[in-house]
Amino acid sequence: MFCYQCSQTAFGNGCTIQGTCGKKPTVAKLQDNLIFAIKGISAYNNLVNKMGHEDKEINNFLTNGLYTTLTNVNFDVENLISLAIEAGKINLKVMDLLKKANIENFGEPTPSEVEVGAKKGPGILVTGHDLQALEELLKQTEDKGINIYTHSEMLPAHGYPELRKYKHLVGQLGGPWFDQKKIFSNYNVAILGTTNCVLLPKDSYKNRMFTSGVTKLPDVQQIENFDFTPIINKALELGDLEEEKDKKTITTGFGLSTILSLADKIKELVEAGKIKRFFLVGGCDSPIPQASYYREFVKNLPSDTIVLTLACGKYRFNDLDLGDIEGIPRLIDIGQCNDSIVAIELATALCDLFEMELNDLPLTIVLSWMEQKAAAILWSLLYLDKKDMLIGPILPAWANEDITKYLVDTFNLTPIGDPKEDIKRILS
Ligand code: FSO
Ligand code: SF4
Repeated sequence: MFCYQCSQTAFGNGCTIQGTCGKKPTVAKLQDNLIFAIKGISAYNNLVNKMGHEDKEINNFLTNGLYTTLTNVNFDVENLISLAIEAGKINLKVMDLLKKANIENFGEPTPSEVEVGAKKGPGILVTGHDLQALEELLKQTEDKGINIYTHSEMLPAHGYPELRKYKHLVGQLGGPWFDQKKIFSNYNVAILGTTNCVLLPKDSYKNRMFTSGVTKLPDVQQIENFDFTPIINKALELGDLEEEKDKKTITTGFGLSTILSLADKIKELVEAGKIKRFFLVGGCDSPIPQASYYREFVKNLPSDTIVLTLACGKYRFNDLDLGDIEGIPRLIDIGQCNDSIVAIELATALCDLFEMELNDLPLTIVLSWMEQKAAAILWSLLYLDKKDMLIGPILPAWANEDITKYLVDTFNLTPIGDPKEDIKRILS
């Protein structure tokens, strides 16, 4: 544990063995975990609020949850677990609100093939999750001859009809959040960071980078009130990109209605033994070597399995051509990390379709986590009592021995191992 939030802190530096106040390491870790989940929920709630929606239950949970972590308020090991589970429930609610607000504003996503690479002309590259910022930028750049590209978690924007209708939303540059220093340096375009995973910019591009909303970077111009004039001027001043040859495409934008329209066919294929199992492989991508597991895992899955994916973890394998099973694509990109709610709705629909409980479905969830939104999503799945999930690329440091034991004993949450061995075990 490490806590230095009050003046009783050990030796004036920090309580590390146990709190002077009596706080035990497991309580401290659970408090940290609760704060992480609250941060994740707040990231989504911020987008929901910006789109004009507010929910009292979510707001109350955020306030009460934070208050719980104040000095000398809550020393109960059990209650903090319940609060983490409740955080999972609240996170489901906020993701659902965000999904509804997105659909209300931009229509329900439908599959879209997205070209990866530069087109001739000046460009603006948009990264992050804020679809509203992207829409405003698209409006303000209409008929200006500027190409708008997505990066990382903005890729699913191409699936939304009300965003895709802008013909100058031309494609995608790069992949997951951590390739940004390379991609932003390579392409001489203006760049907009709308939410998290922005990295401290390199000198080579910081004068053409801009941020909006809560996202801020030192020496980088902030866009106020969605007035994108500075970034538009910068894009025009930078001039044209050259057309890249042999561009590949990736497909995104499988909304719930699209997948459910295939329900009868999916049922027929499952009953005929032509689809043996569904895998949800998603979450955050991360640059550490262990993250190569996810590509190997997907690559080695047998051809009678379907892979659902979401968030930036998809970049580990979304260039693979997995083909289809009698017209049902084997790789289905549902969207951003907040679209985990769509995956959950889909799982519920499969439960109805096959008249099964969630844990009896032929569905395995393989999570990759990097930061606090993913922690909140993990607790959402635990709130739903989803068992036998795999988690990686490393175990969360906020789970000490006690917490890990609880997660393993209660949910059989398992760390990722060897991809081929894991597949063999799951399918046996
Ligand atoms: Fe991942 Fe982080 Fe959604 Fe990113 S959680 S890394 S661009 O923020 O967000 O999946
Ligand atoms: Fe130490 Fe408790 Fe104060 Fe934290 S709240 S610094 S554990 S005495």
